[in-house]
Amino acid sequence: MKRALITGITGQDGAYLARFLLDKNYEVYGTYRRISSPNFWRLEYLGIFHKVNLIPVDLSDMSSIIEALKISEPDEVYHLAAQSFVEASFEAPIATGDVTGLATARIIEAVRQLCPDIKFYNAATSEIFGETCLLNGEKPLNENDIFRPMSPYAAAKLYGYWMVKIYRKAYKIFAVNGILFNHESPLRGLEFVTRKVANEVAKIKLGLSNELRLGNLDAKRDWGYAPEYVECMWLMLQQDEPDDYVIATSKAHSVREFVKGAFEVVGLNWEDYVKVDKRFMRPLDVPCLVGDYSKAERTLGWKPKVNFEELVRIMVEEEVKRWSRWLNGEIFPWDAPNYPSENKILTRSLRM
Ligand code: NDP
Ligand code: GDR
Repeated sequence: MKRALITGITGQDGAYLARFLLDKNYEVYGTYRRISSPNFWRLEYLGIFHKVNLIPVDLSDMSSIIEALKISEPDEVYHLAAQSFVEASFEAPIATGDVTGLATARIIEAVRQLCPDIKFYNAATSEIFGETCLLNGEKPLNENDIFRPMSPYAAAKLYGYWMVKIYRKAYKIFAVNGILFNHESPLRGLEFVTRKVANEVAKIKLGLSNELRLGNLDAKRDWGYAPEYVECMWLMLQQDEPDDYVIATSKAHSVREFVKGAFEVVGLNWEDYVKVDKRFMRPLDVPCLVGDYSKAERTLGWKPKVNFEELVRIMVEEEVKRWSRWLNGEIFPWDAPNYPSENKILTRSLRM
């Protein structure tokens, strides 16, 4: 039985990856951090909470990282934990540098010292390309394109990306970067635009809300379906040689298109409900990101299956089901009813 350690098992990707690896008969260890309210709803939602082993780790704390490697004795490490919200990285640039950038160095250095023969996956991101897509005339980006990060989050991730490459070359560690483009699901955090839209559309449909406030509607992203993307993480570690891969759908859609499609799923016109609100505009925003996954297709044999329209439908229909169950008084693991109203948050953009 293989053993895997997943940092950030409580997040969207961590939960789906844990399920995927359990189905492959792995013994799964996952890290979570101490916060005032435990955040295990995704693991419970997928019905795997009792099947995984949990280890407390804070990414700022090297000793807890070392402890996790010693306890789990992994064959494979999937480093997913991070401050992953781009907008929040403008509010907390230094903490993001620590948790999203430096922590990758902490982990791979601990791997070098304790277990250099294991396989290591690092969650890099399409955000490291930043402005390049626009400058390239929106041509899908591949592994050889130039990085021009546009946020503290992206700069931190780029540092982690390079550390992984450096450790691979210098110490011959089997370490890979997955350069994943946006991937979404009903387990997405509520602050990310796709889930925010799907959630609010469902509430509007059921008479629980009457408006949806958003920022930049023109931004374009390459949105895929998260459960399909975690398979690539595993595939990258099953190759003979470590390498970096872009994972994407190769199709870009604007936020406006997502919003329009989401309202159409419930038979409403988006323009009757959507308001643009300065607080959700970022000090800098990547205008467009679209990826070329041909290397992953060639080498890993992977390609996306769920298309944009299907993704929008999956997300909206799931939120309608959830809010309907909630209206019926049903209790089940789910984050939305406890989520604070974003309209109360005083973001940096409001003061610019
Ligand atoms: P989430 O935000 O859903 O999950 C992030 C995880 O990191 C959570 O488990 C979170 O814990 C944990 N975490 C955050 N801060 C700390 C800390 N200080 N110490 C310990 N753990 C911490 O992200 P996703 O699952 O969507 O993404 C997984 C990874 O992939 C991230 O690194 C992200 O940046 C990257 N990525 C994601 C993409 C996407 O489209 N989803 C695309 C490209 C890259 P808690 O639950 O307590 O908050
Ligand atoms: P992103 O995802 O920044 O691409 O990072 P997000 O869903 O937050 O934003 C996508 C685009 O939508 C625009 N937008 C809004 N975004 C949010 N969150 N809320 C709004 O109200 C809103 N209105 C418009 C944004 O400006 C942006 O252009 C995600 C994260 O998962 C990262 O961790 C990951 O690395 C990248 O995807 C790839």
